[in-house]
Amino acid sequence: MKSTHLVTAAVAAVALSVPLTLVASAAPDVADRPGHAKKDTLRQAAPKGFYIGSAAAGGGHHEEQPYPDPFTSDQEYRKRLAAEFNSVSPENQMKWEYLRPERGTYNFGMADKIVKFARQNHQVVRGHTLLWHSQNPAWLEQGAFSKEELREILREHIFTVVGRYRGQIQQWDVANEIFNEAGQLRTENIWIRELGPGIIADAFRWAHQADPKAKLFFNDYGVESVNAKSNAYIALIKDLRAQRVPVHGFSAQAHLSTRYGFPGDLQANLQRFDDLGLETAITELDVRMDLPADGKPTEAQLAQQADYYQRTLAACLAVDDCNSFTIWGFTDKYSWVPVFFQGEGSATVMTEDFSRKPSYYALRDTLAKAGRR
Ligand code: 9MR
Repeated sequence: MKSTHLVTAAVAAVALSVPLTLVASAAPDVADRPGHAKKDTLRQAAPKGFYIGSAAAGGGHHEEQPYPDPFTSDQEYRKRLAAEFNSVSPENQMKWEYLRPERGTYNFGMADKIVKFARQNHQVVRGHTLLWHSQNPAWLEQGAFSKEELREILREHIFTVVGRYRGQIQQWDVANEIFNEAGQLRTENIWIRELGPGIIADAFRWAHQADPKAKLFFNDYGVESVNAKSNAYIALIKDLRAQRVPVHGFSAQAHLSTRYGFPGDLQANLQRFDDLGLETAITELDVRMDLPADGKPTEAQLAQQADYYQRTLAACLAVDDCNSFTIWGFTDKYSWVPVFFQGEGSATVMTEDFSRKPSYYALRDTLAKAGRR
């Protein structure tokens, strides 16, 4: 169908002496035309019961960029976020730094807006995150609190935040990035350092009491493969489940780079968490690359990136209870990558002007080919 269409466009271009590239790029996508409309977007292509998500851009690095808040201000962005995805994750807007500017203040404005947007667009929400070492406010990190006070601060935060969105959050990243690469609990995590590892079980118990329906996850990067870090999660989760702590899921963020080989044991690694009776998820996929001097990725680079996206999705689809797959932003316009990695970029599935890249089509085709779940 597509080639017929392009031939028609080519004939028209010659007839009108219009440059072919212009006509071809202005042509609607093959699936935009009648008969294909159903599978045009990622969420339409996704098998029933499978959640395809994106981060909702705002807060964090965006605040230092020369554009207004993407989620509330960019209409084209909002339209795409609603059309393409049936799951959203607040990129920064539910983090401590954002929600708790002062000890006695909760700033729920933006998180409320995201949850409302999701409801209006029939999307689920992944809550991110409750217990982390990073993006905590100074009043917390530098405060002189007793152990009892700190524990109460966390307990109160979890009950307030999880309770506020009770019934509206599908999965919560309760604990984020608690292990280092060697598989040791991070001492830079204020909660674990000050209160000991037992606080992890408490956080899960409190979150479960505050919203018994939300699925509670451990989330981390660098855990795509079987390695010291993912092994540490296996051991910890076994231990917690033996104590009947309500842990329901394990997720790999999947911030990948074409500098490194694809983590070929991703499926096997997710499967061993599935075998423990857990749900699994991919929560923050992006695939960054070293950009050529002109800033434009080559076709070969885009093809390699599409392959990484495709294989990550295929790995998740092959694991029974991997039902949630989120990309960390869908347009290069708002990606965190160029801000954090000098010379790298083009990490998402759409260009800055929302053109779909090969990686977008790799996801859509893989979703469309997946059977019912
Ligand atoms: O995308 C987020 C960016 O806007 C923030 O500035 C950054 C601060 O650390 O956090 C980014 O999101 C991170 C996520 O919350 C946890 N996993 C790693 C993500 C990329 O750094």
